[in-house]
Amino acid sequence: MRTLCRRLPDGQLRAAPLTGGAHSPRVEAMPVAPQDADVDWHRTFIALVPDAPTRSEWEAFGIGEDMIGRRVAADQLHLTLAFLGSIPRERGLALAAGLASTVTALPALKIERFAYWPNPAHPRLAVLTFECPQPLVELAANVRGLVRSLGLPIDDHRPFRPHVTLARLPRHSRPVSPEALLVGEQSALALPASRFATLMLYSSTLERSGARYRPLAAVDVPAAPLD
Ligand code: 3AM
Repeated sequence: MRTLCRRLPDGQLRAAPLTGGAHSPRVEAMPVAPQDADVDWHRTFIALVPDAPTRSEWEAFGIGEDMIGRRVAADQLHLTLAFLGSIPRERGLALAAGLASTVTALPALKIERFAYWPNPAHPRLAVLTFECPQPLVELAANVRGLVRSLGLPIDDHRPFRPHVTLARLPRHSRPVSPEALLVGEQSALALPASRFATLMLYSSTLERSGARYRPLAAVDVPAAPLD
């Protein structure tokens, strides 16, 4: 039975390097911006990014009228693997260069459920949660291993719960009604498994409208068959 990865193993689990074949990842992470002197390395994090069809499915996902205006923009949707915070530029570049070494082939991830976190009575996030097959555990452990090997801090106080945040609600939002919760839950049942095609290093800037994520480096994630 699949279980949620609430805690990752602390070890330096490394995936076998994937070489050759149609599913080879890029050998090196594609630097999206690291040459740019303006890049800030604040609020950095590493996340999985969906492919275009998956993104479209999520965009069309109904979570009720109340959520309009609170939804995360489609091009910002991601599944966070590790939050690092501010890091020195040199280490950020090393992290970008090492990203490809962490990649494992990943099956499309089955959606576990739609939920409001921390709970519908005090909703702050509307999320999709995902089952956590072994390749995802390995990928997340590899990423954390890379981060630690570079002497970078990793925020481990939150357990790893694979999720995508679809909408953010202000503090003191009123409770979500059972009817509204049902809308999301039913929409989630209809969603196909989600394919994550890219592993991305991001920085995040806080703007008036909310956080804006900026890609710093990206690497392909090969597809593994669904079992
Ligand atoms: O993946 P989501 O969007 O749910 O909540 C932040 C966001 O999560 C989380 O990192 C993602 C990209 O910003 N985040 C922000 N600060 C964090 C921290 N100190 C954090 N996660 C862990 N520790």
